[in-house]
Amino acid sequence: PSETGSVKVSSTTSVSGTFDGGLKRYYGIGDGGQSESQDPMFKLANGATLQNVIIGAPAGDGVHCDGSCTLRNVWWLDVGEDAATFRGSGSPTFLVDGGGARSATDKVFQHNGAGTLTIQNFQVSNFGKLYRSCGNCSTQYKRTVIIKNTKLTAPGSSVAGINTNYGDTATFSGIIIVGDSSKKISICDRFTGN
Ligand code: DGU
Ligand code: CA
Ligand code: CA
Ligand code: CA
Repeated sequence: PSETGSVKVSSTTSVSGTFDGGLKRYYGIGDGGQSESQDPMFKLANGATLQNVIIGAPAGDGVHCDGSCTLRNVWWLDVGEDAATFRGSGSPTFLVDGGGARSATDKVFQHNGAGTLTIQNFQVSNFGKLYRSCGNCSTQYKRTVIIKNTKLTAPGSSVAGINTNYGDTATFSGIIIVGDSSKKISICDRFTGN
């Protein structure tokens, strides 16, 4: 996307309701590395929407959703520890619609809470896993992920990693993989959590 301006931040932006970034580039938290203790760029309350935001570097721990949320047309130019974390108990619903992510050393979307995450109309390149259901969270859930109309460009290790022992499911449709014949992207890695 072409950015309309840039905003350097020094602390997390809390969002309730809708935050529309107008395609400005937001950056400035953490060091861009894999430390798990970095703050997020944006912290979304239950029911919040983040839209038309470009997240530059450093991006810390990306976006945290504390309950149901929508991330619409959000672009990560250089994912930090991860791009977004989905939290909350009960049956939250999370939607990532449009946008894309580049340069994730490991995971892009980290599902630590309960509920269903839908990722659609998305693109990702140079990443580890597009989605991971938390392998070692202290509270575990059956998690659901639906990935559709998404293009993945190598290098990348897998589209999704789920914990079959907790009953997770992953559903794929309209997936395009632009491969690298020396290292194939696996569609679904099945783990035993904790
Ligand atoms: O309990 O330590 O990597 O949210 C959670 C685990 C670990 C998470 C995850 C994350 O899976 O820290 O970034
Ligand atoms: Ca992590
Ligand atoms: Ca990165
Ligand atoms: Ca993280």
